[in-house]
Amino acid sequence: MEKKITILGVPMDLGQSRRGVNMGPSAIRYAGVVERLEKLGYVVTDQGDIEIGAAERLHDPETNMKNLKAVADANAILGEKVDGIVEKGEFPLIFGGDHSIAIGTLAGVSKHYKNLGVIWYDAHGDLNIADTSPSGNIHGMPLAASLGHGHPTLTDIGGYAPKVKHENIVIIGARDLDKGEKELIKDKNIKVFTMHEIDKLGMTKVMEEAIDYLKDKTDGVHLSLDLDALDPSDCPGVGTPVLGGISYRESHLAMEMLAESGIITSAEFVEVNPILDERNRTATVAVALMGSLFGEKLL
Ligand code: Z70
Ligand code: MN
Ligand code: MN
Ligand code: MN
Repeated sequence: MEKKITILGVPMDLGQSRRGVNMGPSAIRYAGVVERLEKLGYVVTDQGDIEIGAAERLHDPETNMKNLKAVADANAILGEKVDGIVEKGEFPLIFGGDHSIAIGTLAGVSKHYKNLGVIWYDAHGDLNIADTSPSGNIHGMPLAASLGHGHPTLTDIGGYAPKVKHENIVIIGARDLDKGEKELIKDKNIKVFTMHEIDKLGMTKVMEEAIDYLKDKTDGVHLSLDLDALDPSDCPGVGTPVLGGISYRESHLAMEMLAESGIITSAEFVEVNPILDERNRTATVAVALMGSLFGEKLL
């Protein structure tokens, strides 16, 4: 893994309806991320937060999307920033903010790879398009948009589409999927390890299979980690908690196996909402998982 890490905060809360997730980057910094990574020998630069435009917080019935322009504009800026980080040969580590920011992160990362892989660690598929979305929340659409599905304002961010191919993504932790998302998964044969597979096979096998699935056909892999993938008992500070999630221990194992594999070339940690949290537990878990992802070991 790159020895230089560049952090970028994206205080985005316009991709969903619960305020407070814009404070995620601060909460993650407060939990000691820079010190933690420096201890592992990395040179860490924190570029601070990008600016998020004001929005009317309105649901546009024409598009069935909320805050489309503000979300798209911020993602375009994010994409350019991330592009610059990868260009310099540094590892982009992005803090959300809601998951709509993955559109911008992937726009910046993917132009540097022929076959970018993506690990989507999430209770949700985030595979809605406006027509299938039950909520109009863009944080339920970023994976679809990055695959080239949905409104061109989202799919074409960064000036190209798609950012990833269907066969280069793996979803881990899914337990809440909408009808249109299930159809897309079946139609495109997308690799998904739901909670059923995690329980049945165990996290070791799931991660072995996920890494095997991606490692030969990709030239880089982005980890997009939504803290709601974890069980709400470990991560209560998220906007959409879903019971029956991945444990703290399983998540550490997953990150350790990714570290051992050496396949991860960029990462983002999203949906930390300190207002809904208990004493910053969720950001603290996020930082602990980053420790494991970047090679922390007990002995
Ligand atoms: C639902 C939707 C979602 C995150 C919730 C929920 C999507 N499928 N994504 N929390 N991170 O509204 O599209
Ligand atoms: Mn470039
Ligand atoms: Mn998500
Ligand atoms: Mn989610």
